[in-house]
Amino acid sequence: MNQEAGLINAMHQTLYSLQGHLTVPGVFRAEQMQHVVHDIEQWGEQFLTDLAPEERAWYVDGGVSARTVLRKLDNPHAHRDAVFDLACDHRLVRIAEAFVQGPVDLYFSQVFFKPPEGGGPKPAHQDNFYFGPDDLDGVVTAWVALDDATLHNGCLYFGDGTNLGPVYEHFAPDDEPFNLQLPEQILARQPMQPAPVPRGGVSFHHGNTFHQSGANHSRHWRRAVALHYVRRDTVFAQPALPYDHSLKRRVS
Ligand SMILES: O=C(O)CCC(=O)C(=O)O
Repeated sequence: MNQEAGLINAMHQTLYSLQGHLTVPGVFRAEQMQHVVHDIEQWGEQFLTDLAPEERAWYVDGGVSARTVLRKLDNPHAHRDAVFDLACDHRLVRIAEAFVQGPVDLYFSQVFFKPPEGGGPKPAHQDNFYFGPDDLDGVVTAWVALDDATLHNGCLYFGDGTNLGPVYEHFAPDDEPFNLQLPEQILARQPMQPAPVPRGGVSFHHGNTFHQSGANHSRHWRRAVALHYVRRDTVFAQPALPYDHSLKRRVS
């Protein structure tokens, strides 16, 4: 194992290998998270103003009817230094390298806003179905909690051990072709475990691991940045959605 991974040890590596996910609390300070929140709020306001009507279904949260709020933003690392700096944090990079066993690039990133009082759920899915890598062990996501993620505001849930199984065919509702998700008959036999993360903590998951998040019925935001790292030699043979390869960045 990569001895420089610092925040994790051999037991953590084994847990990640067996469960397909690992939560590491206390990686970033509250002020660092607040700095990122402030930055993406500014970007989000501008983004919403410029948003074309045909893109609203992808970016606007349908669960909040009282006002127009973003559900997500794509590739913040390519637009905002505050997020790129997070992605380059040597502790995250060392852990990602240890999990995929090689140097990594940042392939894709997302901000998930999950606003209070209605922020919508994200159905269960596998990142590897979206990305379609040739080596299924070459993708690891670091999900950075910008706020406390709790049972009440829509924390992630994981299917323990699903990293060791196959990638299943996903489907999407007719009116949301981007919202790819696992079929009910597969999910019926897979318990999903909640993984609350305190603000500044990071939850890592393997590209095969089933994961989902609930709706936010609380009065508190549940914002997060997902950093999708890939081993440098990964080839994306079968992506399910279009990804812009020019935005891939070297971080190792
Ligand atoms: O934050 C969420 O609600 C979804 C996160 C997710 O799907 C991911 O990080 O891959």
